[in-house]
Amino acid sequence: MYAGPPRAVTGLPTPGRCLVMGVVNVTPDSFSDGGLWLEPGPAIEHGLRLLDSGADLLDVGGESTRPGAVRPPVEDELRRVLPVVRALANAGATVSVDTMRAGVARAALDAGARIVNDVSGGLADPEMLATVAAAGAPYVLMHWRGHAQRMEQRAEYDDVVAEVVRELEPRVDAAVSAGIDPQHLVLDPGLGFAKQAPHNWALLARLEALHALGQPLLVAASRKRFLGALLADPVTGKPRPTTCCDDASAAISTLAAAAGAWCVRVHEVAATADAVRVVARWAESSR
Ligand code: PMM
Repeated sequence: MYAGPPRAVTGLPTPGRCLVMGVVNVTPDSFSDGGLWLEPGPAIEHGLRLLDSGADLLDVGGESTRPGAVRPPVEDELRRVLPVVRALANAGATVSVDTMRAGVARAALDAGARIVNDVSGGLADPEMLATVAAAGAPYVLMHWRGHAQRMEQRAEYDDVVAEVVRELEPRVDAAVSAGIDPQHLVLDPGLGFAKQAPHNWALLARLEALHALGQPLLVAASRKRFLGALLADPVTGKPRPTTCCDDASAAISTLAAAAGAWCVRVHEVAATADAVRVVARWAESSR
């Protein structure tokens, strides 16, 4: 199944294997870790711990996108992310800012972030694509159908893989027309964003259909609810808490890396950092 080493993204590390992005959520309400690292000090320490565990990139976010989440004021988002981005970049990390706001992206890039990760794929803020283009920064463009408050009602598909591909195509065109270098553009199927569990599994099983769009892929399954549902207690049927799904997240990292993903985004880095190395070494021996 190995799809060959992932395509490089200009300006980012190229270790010849799938990259590992560690999640630093500086939010009170993220799904699995909201409130744990809301102050800069603990958030920075957490980021450094993820680096130590083998993260290639750190994704710093100040807005929760869990279903039903209410958007924070822009000032709160800036106050949460900027000191953390600055400190982690100064410590030598390659930092991504997870934001849907052009102003936050711009300020985070000025503070040392090198990548913009926009779960709205440029749809939430009309200034985003031009801002990223002007900065010459790599951009993660995710499949998105609307803000957290309404996304559950939008999880309707006849053929989720075909529809996600069809809806990503015009976003790629918009990004390139706005001036984003295709060598800087990463796509993401948006697992859990207006998607139910069967939609997530269908997308994971058909990553080659997304690769056909010609851009590197980021896969972010870590601690999402569909893993808790898969690993539900066999007796009570109670979903497993998503913080206890890190082994399953690492299993998905392995499979995604073997399917040629450019990067996997995870909350606990160590097992995934080992997994992507195993995949690369295995592939080397199969060639
Ligand atoms: N999911 C979350 C946050 N940011 N970014 C990308 N590119 N893709 C995702 O699927 C994604 C994301 C959900 O929140 P979390 O930080 O609790 O995982």
